[in-house]
Amino acid sequence: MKQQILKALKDAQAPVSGQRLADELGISRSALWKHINKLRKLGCRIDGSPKIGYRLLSVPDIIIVEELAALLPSAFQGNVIGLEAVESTNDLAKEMASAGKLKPAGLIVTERQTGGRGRFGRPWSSPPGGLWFSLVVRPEISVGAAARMPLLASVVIAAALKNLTGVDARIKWPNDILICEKKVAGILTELAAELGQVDYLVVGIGLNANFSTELLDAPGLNATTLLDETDRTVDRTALTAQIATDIWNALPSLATGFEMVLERWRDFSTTLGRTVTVDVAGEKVTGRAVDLDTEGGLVVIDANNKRRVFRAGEVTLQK
Ligand code: BT5
Repeated sequence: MKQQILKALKDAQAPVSGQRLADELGISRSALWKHINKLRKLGCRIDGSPKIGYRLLSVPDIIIVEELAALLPSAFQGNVIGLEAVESTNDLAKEMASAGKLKPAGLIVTERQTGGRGRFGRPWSSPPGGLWFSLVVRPEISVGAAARMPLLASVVIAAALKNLTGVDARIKWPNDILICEKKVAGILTELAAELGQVDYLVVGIGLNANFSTELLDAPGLNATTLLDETDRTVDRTALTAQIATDIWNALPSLATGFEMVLERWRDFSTTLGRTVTVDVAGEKVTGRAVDLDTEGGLVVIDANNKRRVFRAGEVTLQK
């Protein structure tokens, strides 16, 4: 309801009387007053006088679900969930998708995570001001083809960052988004499958947006934020909508035409052509990253001039 009130006040060109607002939203005036006070506590500046009514003076940087939903494809409608805090949007998305919810697609976004996760169970720091969200999608593909999703998502994010903020975002294999060699975003894709076919995919995206790097509770991280790189805040609603919409529209390329995605990945790559060390389950291989194979595996020519293809692993870029 808070978000509906905020939207009504945002849409209104002039102050709105409390009675009219309450009637429009189908709530009592005292309920309206309580919600208005909650919005004020969240940082919204709302002018209110009995004679003139309510007027919105400014809103803090919070994502308003209705605004976000209005920018998304119809498949998401009714399934866009906005939270103030949650342990992990991926966990909640999996829980809901397993219970048969969020069909055909869904999006869960939160202002902060208390137990955000990276790959291999690593912690993901998620203070307020970032983009922390999970998409639930159900492409009709095999489990093998699902491994293409992180590459697709990384291309979409790098392109959206370039379009909306102008930053030169680059991808480190397989799916870290870097600006000036520092990580600004990461992707955690998880899935449920039956008989080798995907039931649903959860695409968790973490993007350091409107906060300063000092707020990350992981000292010594090689990380950055959009705010630190551009000295400007980004419209988080527009950026979330762009990424979600572009992933949705590109879903068919997971089944056919993945080569186009790989082509764009190569354009955004900061990995190819460089000396890298790939760490796979403790084994470290140093060599020159030369290309992606047809499935997005990293092709490395090692010190013995041997061609190695990696499907998973952690890459360190040499200077
Ligand atoms: C990732 O893992 O990069 C995937 C991150 C996905 C986070 C999203 S947020 C919404 C959704 N809900 C979740 O619970 N997760 C997803 P990985 O490649 O394993 O990187 C993790 C490593 O990055 C950590 O070990 C830290 O070193 C570093 N790290 C942690 N927080 C960071 C941050 N905010 N920015 C940059 N690096 C970070």
